[in-house]
Amino acid sequence: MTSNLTQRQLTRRQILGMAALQTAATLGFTRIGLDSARAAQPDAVDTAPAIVIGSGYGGAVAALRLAQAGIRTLVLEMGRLWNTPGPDGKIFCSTRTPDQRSMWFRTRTEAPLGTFLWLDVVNQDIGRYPGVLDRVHFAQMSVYVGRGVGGGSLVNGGMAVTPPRAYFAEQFPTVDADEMYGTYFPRARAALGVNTVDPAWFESTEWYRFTRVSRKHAEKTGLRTTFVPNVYDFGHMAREAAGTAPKSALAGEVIYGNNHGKRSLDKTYLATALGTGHVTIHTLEKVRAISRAPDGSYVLTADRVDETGRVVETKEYGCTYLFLGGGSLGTTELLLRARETGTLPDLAPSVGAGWGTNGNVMLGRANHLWDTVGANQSTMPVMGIDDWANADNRVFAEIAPLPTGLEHWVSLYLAITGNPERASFSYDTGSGEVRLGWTAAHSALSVAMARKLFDRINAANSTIYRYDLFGSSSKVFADDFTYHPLGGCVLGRATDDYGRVKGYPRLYVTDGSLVPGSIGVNPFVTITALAERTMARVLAEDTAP
Ligand code: FAE
Repeated sequence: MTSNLTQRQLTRRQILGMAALQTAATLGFTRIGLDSARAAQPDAVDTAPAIVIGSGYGGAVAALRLAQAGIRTLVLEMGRLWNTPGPDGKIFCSTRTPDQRSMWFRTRTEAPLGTFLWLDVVNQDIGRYPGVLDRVHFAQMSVYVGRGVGGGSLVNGGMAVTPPRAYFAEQFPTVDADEMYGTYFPRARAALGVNTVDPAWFESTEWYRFTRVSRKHAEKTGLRTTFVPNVYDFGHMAREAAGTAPKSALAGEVIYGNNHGKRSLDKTYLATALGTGHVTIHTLEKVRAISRAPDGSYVLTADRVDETGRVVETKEYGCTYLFLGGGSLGTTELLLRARETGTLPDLAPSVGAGWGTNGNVMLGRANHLWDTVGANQSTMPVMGIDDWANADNRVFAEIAPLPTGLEHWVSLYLAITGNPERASFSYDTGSGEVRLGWTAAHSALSVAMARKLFDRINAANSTIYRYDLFGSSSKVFADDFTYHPLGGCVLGRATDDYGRVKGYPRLYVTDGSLVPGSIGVNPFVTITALAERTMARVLAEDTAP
């Protein structure tokens, strides 16, 4: 467990928390706490002063700061704890040979790249299981999310980017940017374990040849590139390359989890939170309803599922303080359902509104034969093409890996575009499900912006797009999925300026649903920093005796 991080980086509380996670995993508990024996009792905690729904970035920050304030906190997470090796000795399966651990209750993987040379060689049949990556399908948009203790941190590319200050201020006009950039962004980066690649190693290693080729083409176009920090331990990565540490980023691992090197939340915020002794995490428990008791406390209904997905228990929980960290989809769904079914009828009309994809579009370019990108590619992106300052066509394009283990001459990108389109969720009373109003027309602007930038790059380098990566229809721009769902309970609209849900005291949102659809860079540092800001304010003002 600790091989992923150097010992000096671990605090005593993190070591205690990791021990709790390890004990729970070894004994097969779905309830995790420092006192595992107590946490393992069936009904050890059904009321708690504070409950946190979800264990991604927003949930993890809430849990840690509540626990450090001495408030006993229960975290309810619908995914499983990813800490037990499978029959192959690994916790996570690889992207090249996915098995049941890869995806959330699917019989076939649904990777972002559907095809290669138009061939259906990427996706594979798997067994149904609470795997780590989910792709949630709406009518005209699908959303990738992480499932498990650590949420999106388990499956993401680790890019830890602080947004340009001017754009942050544009998106959050009521938030004090001095305070964010002086206090909360640095606090978030430190707790997340953000680090940067050694530039000398980057320039010399075969593992980032694909990035250097894309940089060369961007520079030839007159575009600026920038190094991007990451939470993957670059010291570990250098040892992987040297053959002295087990390979993870250099073994194609990322969207189905990293077995080594990644400082996911279970190794940072959540480990420290568990180490306080004030936090218990229940896994495989999905909250489906929120209501309010006559005394103003909150009542939650949660279904516990087994590894086949069967509901084995339905539980009620009570709490005084309720923190929603289910992510943009999870939190918005819970609040929308509560408003529309009348269990929290006074929620603002703006709950469900202001949702966007962070302008995500994925695309590939075909390089000349002499511009080899290398069979060996690290899965952790470290550079972006930064044309955000171009006010007419804002794009920040992450230079993404395509680690097939073979030379393929593809330059792949995840473009974050300044698409101002927003959509709303609605609640279908018949099915009890939420619908998303995002359409292909909303995505069209993202595609136009990405096309404008990459047409320039292709023109300057005499290259063309790849037509074979996103299905048999020769689609060039993958505009029908997002990695960055944002909004639905936007800060200052559905909540006050600190994430307090309007109309309901002691109910808070701490996750990506607060961000109004776009933040211009990869979002988890912003989500973490905003959650830090909310928790500082709430603990100072709302929880005093
Ligand atoms: P999130 O991390 O999604 O956590 C929500 C948690 O709540 C999950 O564990 C859910 O299982 C759980 N949950 C939801 N509903 C319920 C319920 N009803 N009951 C119990 N539990 C529930 O939310 N961002 C970056 O900044 N850099 C990257 O490099 C990057 N790469 C990405 C790559 C991929 C493949 C994906 C999918 C995402 C990537 N992201 C990246 C996005 C990032 O992971 C995402 O913005 C954050 O994880 C969102 O954090 P939240 O706290 O909002």
